[in-house]
Order: sequence, then C-alpha cells, then structure tokens
Amino acid sequence: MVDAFIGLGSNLENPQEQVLLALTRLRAHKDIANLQVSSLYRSKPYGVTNQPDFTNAVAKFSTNLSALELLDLLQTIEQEHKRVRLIHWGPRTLDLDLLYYGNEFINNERLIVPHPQILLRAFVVIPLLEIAPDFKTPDGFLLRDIIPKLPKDDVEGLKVI
Ligand code: ROI
Repeated sequence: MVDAFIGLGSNLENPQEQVLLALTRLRAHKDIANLQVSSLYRSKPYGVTNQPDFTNAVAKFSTNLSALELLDLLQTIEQEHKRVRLIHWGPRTLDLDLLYYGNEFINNERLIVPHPQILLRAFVVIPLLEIAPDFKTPDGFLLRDIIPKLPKDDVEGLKVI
C-alpha cells in the first residue's frame, strides 16, 4: 500500500457538492483505504483571476493502485462530473490532482509527481498540512517550512468553509 495525496478543486456548478461527491466516490472504492480529508476551503482563483472563487480540499489515503491506475480513476471521476474546462487555467467543475504518491518521483507523458505547482499554491499546502502537519516531501524537507514563502495574500485569502 502506498500513501497518496490528492488536491480537489471546483469553481462551477455547486463546488462544495462537487468536492463532497468526489470524496464519497473515492471512499467507496475498493482499492482506497483510510481516506482522510482536510476542511473545505474557499480560495481566490490562482492563475487566471477573473473567474469564480474555488472550493479546495486535500485528501490522503492508502492505495494499492499504481500511480497511473490512480490517475485513471481520478480522470474517470472528473469525467463523471462532466468536467468542463473551456480555457486553460479557467473555471472547472472538478479538478483532481495527484500531488504525492508515496515518496516517488514520476515524470512521463501523463503524469508528473510530485505535482510541480504544490509549493506555489497555498490552497494545496495549507489543507495538506491540516491533515499531515509533519509531512516530509519526497526530497526530504518539511512541507511546513515553505509556509513563509507562500504569497501572504493567498494564505490570508484562504477561508475554511
Ligand atoms: N485556483 C484556486 N484557488 N484553486 C484551484 O483549485 C485552482 N485550480 C486551477 C487554477 C485555474 C490554476 N487556479 C486555481 O487549475
């Protein structure tokens, strides 16, 4: 079994419901165990800013799925939510990002793990630390040590729902 972390995000069509439904779906999956979830957070859109606020959360679980099988599952769930993504970095009904897969580094045409943008995104780092305050990244540093480097506005703009 491997410990995996995923980020969940939505800013269309009842975002909280989208995130909660995806979590229910994951919790029910036979190859996923010990699912733990952060609070749900409201966050200001990062990247393209003229779009609705996001609902974000991070979940941790153990799985015997390979990283690519897990990616397939996450993409299947996104499709079930009729994910629409009209523009790159634009609004979406549901985004499920594989953040960490054990201590593995993966880089192929489908998947880069650890997710390359984690350390820039308060809406990922803060929820992740809520469920794993002592989390050590695969390259061996404490994730909490990067909090001071996150944009202050993003950290302050993050609200527990
Ligand atoms: N911004 C926030 N706040 N939350 C997200 O989940 C999110 N996801 C994205 C982009 C559009 C880059 N910005 C985001 O993919």
